[in-house]
Amino acid sequence: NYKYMHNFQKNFIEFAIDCQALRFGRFTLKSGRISPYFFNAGAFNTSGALAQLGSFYAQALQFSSQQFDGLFGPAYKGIPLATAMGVALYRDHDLDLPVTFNRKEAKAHGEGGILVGAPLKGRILIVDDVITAGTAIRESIAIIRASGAEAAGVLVALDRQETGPDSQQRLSAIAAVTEEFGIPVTPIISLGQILDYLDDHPDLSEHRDAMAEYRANYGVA
Ligand code: OMP
Repeated sequence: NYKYMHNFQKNFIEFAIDCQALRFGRFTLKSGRISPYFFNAGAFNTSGALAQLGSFYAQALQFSSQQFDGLFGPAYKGIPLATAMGVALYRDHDLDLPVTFNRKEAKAHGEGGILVGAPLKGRILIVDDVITAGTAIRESIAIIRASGAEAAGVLVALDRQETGPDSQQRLSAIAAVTEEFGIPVTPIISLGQILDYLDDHPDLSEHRDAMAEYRANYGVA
């Protein structure tokens, strides 16, 4: 039934609903838009949920043919994501990659600076939660470039497949980032797949219309 969905993506939607990381209702976004759904990565808040979450991120990377030299988790929410993913890459895929994250406030004493962990070198994968308009991603790209490394890709849990607030062009944030920086963005799941999932789950059908309406208003072409 899932034309455009891998099994692990369907499993991820179910896992996110179980953890209440994916919720349906009425939510105000960073952009001010009122959304019938919200994805809160902070709800993966047990050791077991984080272990599973890391495995989903690691699996998603296996479907992108790209090679990376390190993981970068932007503060704050990207930090446990990149860490959990790094653990899963080692445990499940025999891959040992440098992991780096940033502080929001630069530290003047001790080791100093805004970066923690491995020095940023080579092709870096940004690991984050959600991409809506791509603002958070732009900040990460700037940090990586300022260190002399290459922002080579982005991996997120959810692509909301929305147009930017001012964009007349019906271009997704992901398409805009890909075009502007020339780097691929890989989501574990997208809005379209959540809609496909709702189609097949009558118990969730009450949310289907609001979701479809939201996509009609703000979704990419
Ligand atoms: P952009 O920076 O506009 O791409 O928005 C991404 C950020 O929006 C995330 O890092 C969250 O802070 C927040 N967000 C979610 O976490 N989940 C959602 O479902 C929607 C948003 C949002 O506000 O757009």
